[in-house]
Amino acid sequence: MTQCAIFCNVIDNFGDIGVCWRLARQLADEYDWQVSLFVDDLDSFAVLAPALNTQKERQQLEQITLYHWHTHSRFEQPFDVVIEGFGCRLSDALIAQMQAQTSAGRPVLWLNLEYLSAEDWAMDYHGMTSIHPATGLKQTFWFPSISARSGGLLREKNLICQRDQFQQDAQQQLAFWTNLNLPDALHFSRKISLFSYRDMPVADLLTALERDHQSTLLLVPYSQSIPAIEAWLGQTLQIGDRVQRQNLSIVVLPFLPHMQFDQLLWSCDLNFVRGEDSCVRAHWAGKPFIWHIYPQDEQAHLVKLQAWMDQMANQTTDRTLAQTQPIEGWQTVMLAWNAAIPSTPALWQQSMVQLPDYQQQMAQWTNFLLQQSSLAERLHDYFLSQQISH
Ligand code: TRH
Repeated sequence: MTQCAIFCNVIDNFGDIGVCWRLARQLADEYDWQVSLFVDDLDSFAVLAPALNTQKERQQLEQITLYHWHTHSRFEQPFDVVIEGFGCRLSDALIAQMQAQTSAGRPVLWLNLEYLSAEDWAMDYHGMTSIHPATGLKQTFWFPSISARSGGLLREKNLICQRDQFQQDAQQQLAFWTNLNLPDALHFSRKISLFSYRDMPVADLLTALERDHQSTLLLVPYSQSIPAIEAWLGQTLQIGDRVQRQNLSIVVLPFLPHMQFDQLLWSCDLNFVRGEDSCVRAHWAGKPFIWHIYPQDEQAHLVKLQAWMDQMANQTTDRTLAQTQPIEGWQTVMLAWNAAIPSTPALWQQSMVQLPDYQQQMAQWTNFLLQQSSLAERLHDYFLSQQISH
């Protein structure tokens, strides 16, 4: 059985561990790999996986062996694949163990899992290798992205089937909403989920929604989005709160388990997502979304955002049929949400009118991506190809 180790250094938020945890489960579930996950911050991980015991140095979590990763950690067994999540650095001692294992005739596939990017350079760099100077071991760079020549996107084999069943089954949907204490959710004209970073022009969005002739249920997981909403409301918010302003109902949700978070995205007409993992999940929902991209120095994130928007527009617009308008309108508010241009309530109101068209283009974009293999599948195939070449 293939032994795989994934290392995750939680920098901040939940994206690093969210991606590593998903990848670990997929490799174990779908390819029968034996996966060990080494995580340096169990407290953050426990938010996503409440079943884990933050006091234990080693434990079984579902089918994954979870290690609390320290600088002095050592491998307790040989591994065929070692994945460094998002540029986290392995200690010299761990690398020396990999070298010893390779010299003893059991080579290690050493992968650097990078951040998602739709930029051309990322696709060009995908699969490139470098030689570790001290040991001569080969490292391969893995760039998740949206084209067939990239590292792909994380997507479970049965995800779309589960999504379709959920979206076609009114009982499942009602059970979902009832479980969130929102049995009336289906009566709203529009449902929007909002998961973002602190700085976004939420006041313009909320003003547009309260004035809109359609009723909106805005579902906000308790997160960095809350302070700006509190400022607009002029009151503090707690998990479970429900506040009405004209045609807008705002509900504060607890942090949901991964599966329920997916169901929330499947259930809404528009999703505001952020970072990396929730953005990929919003793709699989097949619904319109606004991406609050992780801010980087020197506005590098805006270049990344533009590359993604360009790729999406190229795949979903037939310029000869003059169908560019909805996506362009939504790209304008996406730039505004990321503070790249000014926003106004009128801008949001106008975009809401175009939501059904944006929905169609999003469905097209999702279908384009669904024709490609998933990240786990590509990684598995790459491992097999390296086995053959040895
Ligand atoms: O938390 P994030 O902002 O993570 C970010 C990004 O990954 C960014 O690229 C990285 O540089 C930075 O971390 C360090 O956003 P992201 O990636 O969407 O991760 C959120 C995770 O939380 C994702 O796995 C979905 C999950 N989630 C739930 O499971 N339930 C919830 O209720 C919510 C709101 C999120």
